[in-house]
Amino acid sequence: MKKVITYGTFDLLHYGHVNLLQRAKELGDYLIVAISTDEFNWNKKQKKCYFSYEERKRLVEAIRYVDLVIPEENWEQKVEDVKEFKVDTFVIGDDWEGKFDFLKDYCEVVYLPRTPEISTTQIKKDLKK
Ligand code: C2G
Repeated sequence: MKKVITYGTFDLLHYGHVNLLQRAKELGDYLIVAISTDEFNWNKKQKKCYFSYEERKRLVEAIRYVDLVIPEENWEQKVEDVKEFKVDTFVIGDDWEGKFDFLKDYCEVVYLPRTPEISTTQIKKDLKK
C-alpha cells in the first residue's frame, strides 16, 4: 500500500483544497491529512480560523479521497509522521515549493500546482464587500 501525506489548515474548505486532496490521493492508495490545530494556526501560522480544528477535521474526513486525519501541532513533526505512518510520498501545494525538501531523505516529495483564483483569504475578502 502506497501511503501519501499532506498538511494544511483547510479553513473554509473550498474546491482548491479538494483539487489538492484528489491529486494527492492519485499519487498512492492511502491519504493521510494532517490538519493544523487551532493552537498551531494561531501561535505559529498567525492564522485565525473561521472553523475550529474539530469542525475542519469533520469536513476533511467527509472527502472521499481522505483516509485518515491527524493533528498538525508543530512545524517539526513531519519527519516523525513520515516514519510512524511509513509514508511513501509527502505532497503539498507549490506555494511551498522547496520548503520541505529535507523530507527527501525519508520519502518522495511532490509539490503540486495550486488551484488559481481561489483561497480562504480571498473568500473572506469577497464576503466583506
Ligand atoms: N491549496 C491549493 N490551491 C488553493 C488553495 C490551497 O492547492 N487555491 C493547497 C495548499 O497549497 C495546501 C493545501 O491546499 O497544500 C491546504 O492549504 P492551506 O489550508 O492554506 O494550508 P497551509 O496554510 O498552506 O498549511 O505544514 C504545512 C502547512 O500546514 C500548510
